[in-house]
Amino acid sequence: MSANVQSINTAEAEQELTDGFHLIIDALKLNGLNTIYGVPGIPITDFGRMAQAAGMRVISFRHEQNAGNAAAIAGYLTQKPGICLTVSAPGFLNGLTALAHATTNCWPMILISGSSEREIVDLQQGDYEEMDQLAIAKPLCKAAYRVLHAEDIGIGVARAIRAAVTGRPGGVYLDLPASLFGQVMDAAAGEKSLVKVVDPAPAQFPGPDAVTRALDVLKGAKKPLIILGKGAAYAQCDDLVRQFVEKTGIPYIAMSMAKGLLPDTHDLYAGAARSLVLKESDCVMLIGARLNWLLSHGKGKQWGAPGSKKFVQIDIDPKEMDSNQPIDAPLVGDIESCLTALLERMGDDWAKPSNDWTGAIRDKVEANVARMAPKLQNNNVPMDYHGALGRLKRIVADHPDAILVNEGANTLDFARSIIDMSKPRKRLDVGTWGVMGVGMGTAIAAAVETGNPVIAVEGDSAFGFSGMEVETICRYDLPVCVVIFNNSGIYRGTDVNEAGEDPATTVFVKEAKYDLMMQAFGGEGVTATSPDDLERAVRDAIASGRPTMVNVIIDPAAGTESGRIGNLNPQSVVGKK
Ligand code: OXT
Ligand code: ADP
Ligand code: MG
Repeated sequence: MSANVQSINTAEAEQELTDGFHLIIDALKLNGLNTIYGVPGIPITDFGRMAQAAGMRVISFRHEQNAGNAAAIAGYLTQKPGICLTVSAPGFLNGLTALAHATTNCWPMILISGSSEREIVDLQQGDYEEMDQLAIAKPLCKAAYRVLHAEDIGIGVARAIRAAVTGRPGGVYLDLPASLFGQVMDAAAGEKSLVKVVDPAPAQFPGPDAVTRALDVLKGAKKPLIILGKGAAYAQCDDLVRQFVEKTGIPYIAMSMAKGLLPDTHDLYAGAARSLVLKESDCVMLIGARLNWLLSHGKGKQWGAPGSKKFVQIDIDPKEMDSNQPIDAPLVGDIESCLTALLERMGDDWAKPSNDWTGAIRDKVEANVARMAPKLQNNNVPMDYHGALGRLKRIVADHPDAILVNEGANTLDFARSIIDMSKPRKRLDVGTWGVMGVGMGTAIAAAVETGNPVIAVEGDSAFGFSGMEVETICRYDLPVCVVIFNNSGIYRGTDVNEAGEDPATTVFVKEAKYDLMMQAFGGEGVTATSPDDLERAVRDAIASGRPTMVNVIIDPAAGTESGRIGNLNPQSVVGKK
């Protein structure tokens, strides 16, 4: 061996090296991203192992869509992008639905997928799990990036973080080809290449004119209404929201995931007079809520006479303004900055709405609450939604920090109006798309991110979309109690197919024993046939903190088609067969 070669070898031995695997882990950790939700496999199996060895929490799921839904809701809860890690092509596609869901809901998330070799993919030569993932992801998320060189990992991760959380939050795709993970570089240079993102979601202040205009419109209103949306819950300026509502004295309703921003028992909460306030108000102020389908686009019978209202809207995205209705006073900025500016400029002589308006609302609320109360006490067997949810309402009231996950149709709609929430970000549900299958991913992330008890109230159909994750819940021993509203079907369990032997499309196996699924993996499983059984089982589950499934047998005839949104079903002009 020549002297020359030896000296090179010695120098190499002395040079500390790093690689793509470690740089990605270091880049995430440097930015406080310490939890990954994913499914292992080629080319990211070792990455997951190394991340775990480096002290990250890596929650391994049974299907990427559920891992993605977990990452999406982690983003909503923490204001940091939730990370979902998948393999190439099929794993990537499984995660993509959740990335689109996060983007639609304005939640920050990064889907990181391993991908196949660029040279082969681009020539379409049939690589293992070949797919041009970057091109496919682009239209379904806020931004999409690919990193080809180890020295660009720091910048790639930084761009992904900033794109996810800045302005209107959303999903970002980060494409990492297999060859990147093993690329080697000098460790010191690698460390220098990493980027700690400074001020990832900068405050956005509204202009002074916009603030004056908004206050003028509110002052001119006789029957004002505030609508709080999940953007206001995401913003985590809960005290300001409360101060603003109370100082203005304006009645408010909360969109489903904004419930609990102020307690649902608050004097100004008009949730139980929803139809009245939407119709009768003369000015609506939207705070982190969009005038989309969930608010019938701000028009129609529900909204009273056309042109009878003025709109004030706070949103971080200027393009949201005038998207459905002309906005008289747009306040473009983050909710914290906007509310701070409004409160500062309101002065101490603010005139609250008249008692005619607030009193009429209170009367309606009290009448509706009183009308519902006896139904919630019922002890019917088989159970109906009210009897079962009446018990869960009491349990949630006794456990204000518990997180309620909710999906289904009737199970969703009844639970939303029956169960009062008293703290912010404690109600997590199907979001803007009304998507089934978010349940178990959401429940897992809620438990992992907060450590609080989780009660997942699930329609039996809704649960089926992500049901295999009960194994994940047991494996990580999470304090999740899954309460299945088992009416043996989608909407109802009573449909009959008159035309053949196959079951009707909306019915399931009758009274399936879902509780055995949790038992199969070492958790608790209980069947509840009465409200008393249900209450006992859920209280036991919360006290024990053990993974539990309560299989609640609901009267198959108790629900209605599509719950509260049956009107959205198209009708055949020749009638149903
Ligand atoms: O004022 P009025 O008189 O109008 O009364 C209102 C309130 O004032 C009053 N209220 C109260 N009264 C007394 N006390 C209190 N505390 C109180 N609070 C309120 O109650 C009424 C109603 O109030 P609410 O709820 O606030 O108002 P409203 O009018 O309902 O609000 C309108 C909306 C639009 C905001 C609201 O309805 C809403 O948020 N809706 C969301 C609906 C939604 O997203 N649904 C999910 C999708 S449905 C369907 O698509 C399903 N699929 C298809 C499918 C999906 N989605 N995804 C995928 C991936 N594949 C397929 C499927 C498969 S649902 C489904 C499964 C269903 O079966 P399950 O077995 O899971 O569930 P079950 O139905 O239980 O069997
Ligand atoms: P909901 O379904 O509860 O009505 P949406 O998801 O439709 O709520 O609307 C949330 C809105 O909040 C989005 O338009 C989003 O741009 C906005 N938003 C999110 N975060 C902030 C924030 N920090 N400041 C201002 N607006 C925000
Ligand atoms: Mg059902």
